[in-house]
This record gives sequence, C-alpha cells and structure tokens, in this order.
Amino acid sequence: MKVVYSAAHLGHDITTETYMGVPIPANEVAERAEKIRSTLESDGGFQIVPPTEHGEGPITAVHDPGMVRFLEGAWSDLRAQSIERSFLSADTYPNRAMFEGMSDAAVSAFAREPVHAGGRAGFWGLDSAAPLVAGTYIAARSAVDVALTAMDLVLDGAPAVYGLCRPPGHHAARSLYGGYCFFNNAAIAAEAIIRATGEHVAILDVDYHHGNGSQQIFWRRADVRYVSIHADPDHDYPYFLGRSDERGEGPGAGENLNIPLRPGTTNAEYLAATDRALEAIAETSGSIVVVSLGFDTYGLDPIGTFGLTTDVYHEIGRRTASLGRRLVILQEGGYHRPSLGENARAWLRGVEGRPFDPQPAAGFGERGVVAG
Ligand code: Q9C
Ligand code: ZN
Repeated sequence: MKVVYSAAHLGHDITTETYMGVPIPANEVAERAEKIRSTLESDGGFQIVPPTEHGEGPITAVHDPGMVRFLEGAWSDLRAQSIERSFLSADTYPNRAMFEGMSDAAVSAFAREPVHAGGRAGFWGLDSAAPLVAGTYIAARSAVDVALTAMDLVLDGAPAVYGLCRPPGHHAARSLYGGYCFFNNAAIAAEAIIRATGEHVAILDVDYHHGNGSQQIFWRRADVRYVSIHADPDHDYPYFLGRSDERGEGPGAGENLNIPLRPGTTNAEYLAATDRALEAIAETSGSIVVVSLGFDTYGLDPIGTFGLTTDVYHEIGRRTASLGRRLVILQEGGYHRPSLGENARAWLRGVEGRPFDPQPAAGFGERGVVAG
C-alpha cells in the first residue's frame, strides 16, 4: 500500500497544550507521525510517497476563506502585536450566551473578527487544545496535500491509500479550528472526490472523539454520509456534539450517524459498533470511502477511555475493506506513542488482507486502562 507522508508536519513543533486552564505536555506531537512512518517503513510492505501541491482551492471549498487567512497570518500577527508567547492560544471565545436576546442581524454585526491576536484566535477557535506556532500553517497545508494526494492515487485506481496526515483534521468545522485540528483533511478529500466523480461519498470516522467538524460541514448534504463511532460526548470532548439523535437536516436528513460508546468500551462492544457503522455505509451508492482513522481508542491511550488492543485494529481494517469500496485512509488522533506504529501497521495490513504479524519487540503493554 502507498503511504503519503510529508516532513512539513515537523514545523508544527508544539510542546504544550492547555487542559482546563492548566498547561500540560502536548499530546499531538511530531513524534506521533514519525513513529508511524518508521514502523511502516520497517514492515517492508508499504511505499512512502510525497504529496503534491493542490493549492488553496480544495480548502476554501470546505472552509471559510477568513479562517484560512487567520491561520496563515496568525503567527506574524502575534509577533507584530508584541505579544510574548511561545504559542498562540485564544484569550476569549464568543460564547453564544454573550449575545443572548440580540437579533441575528445584531449578532452578526457585533460578533465580528477582532484585531487582537488572542481575540482572533477565540473568534476562529473551538478550544485551547490547538496551540498555533510558526510552522503550523505550513504543516496544516501539507496535511491537506497529503490527504488530496492519497485521494488522487485512489481516483487513479488504487484500492486503498493511507495519508499520514498531521496535524489531524476532523474537529475543524467550516469556520472553526480546534481539537488539535486546523484544516479538515477528510472533509476536504470527501468534497474533492465528489467534485471529481459526482458520486456519493461516505466518511467512516473511527477516531476516539466525535468528528464535530466533519458532521457540521456535511450536515445538510445528501451526497455525504458521515458515520462516526466515538466516546459519548456526555463524558468526553467535544462535549456539545456527537449524540445519536443528530441525524442531519434538510437534504442531509438521515445522512449523519453517530454511535456514541461508554467509557471503558471493550473490543467486543467496539466491533459490534463497527458492524453497525459498516452496514450504514454499505447502504450508500458511492465507490469510495474516506476513513478518519484514530488510535486514541487504544487501551493505553493517555486521553481515551476505551480498551482496544492491537489485534482488533487488524480486524477493523479487515472488516472495513470487506465493504468492497476503495479507501482513502487518513490519520486523525492517537496519542500513546509507543503503540501508534504497530496499531497503524495492524489496521493497514488488515485492509490489505495480510496477516496480523504482531511484533513482540514493540515493548508496550496490551492491558487496557481507564485514563482520566
Ligand atoms: N486531557 C483528536 O484526537 N482535549 N483530537 C484534550 C486532554 C482535546 C482530540 C484533553 C482532544 C482533541 C484529533
Ligand atoms: Zn481523537
């Protein structure tokens, strides 16, 4: 299988994120993608290829151009405003209650993008978990090119291609970045597939978290079915979307399927949910599925609460391939660095119908833990 990878992700070299007001070591770090790349290289069955540039057009087909301009200029803005920070994070978010009782017209007039860098970050940002540094924009653009190059290879006939996207994308909505995500790589690829083929596209999101951005972008769309298995938002990020009664609206009614699962979800429970998700995708008419692939469902993940093991990733990959659709597989989350390479290798070998072939030398445990 071809693996699309770009070293440009290294420029998004963040070290700290903020969790409930407290700085903590960043989870979404460069080592993640490097670990996956090196493990896939040692497997011998994968061919690493660079992305080609696709420009801004496919991005603004999905995202507000204002957000693209913000992300492009945010770092130099921070510097120009002499705000001494090692990364940019929001000061204030425009919570909707700030405008309660004001008309829609008043709100759109008042809730406009400010000038202050910390205010701009709040205007376009979802949360304080996506710090922005000097190389973030270039890295985020390269992740989009990785996704679109994987898509090109699939459009050219490959049965499955893996795009090693970093930063990830599925929390980024049309006019919103956050959750370690800047551009929604999967949504941009799905939109580009539709424009190239005219076919319906399904997105299978198996990251631990609900892909609120992908859901929002395609909420009213009849030509994209978004199917997600994730932690119940009562207990986990992104808290305000991801419930099973969110089904899409207008032409998109019935095209959104959320399968929230309890903290402590086991392999067996997850596989049952996978079958439900795949059934919903099998009903659709397209020939290409975009997979938002996360390994934060792993038992040892520092921010997840599920108990999945590496062998189950092989099985999920196998079942996903048994749909008989071509797959554009894009990396999202997964933060237990020692296991990331093996988990990706297992998933992708499952897709290819190659045996699991666990590497005992990997040196990490398989016991699930329930993290805080
Ligand atoms: N204690 C992805 O997996 N909250 N994003 C982190 C840490 C943000 C996850 C809380 C989680 C974002 C792509
Ligand atoms: Zn996640």
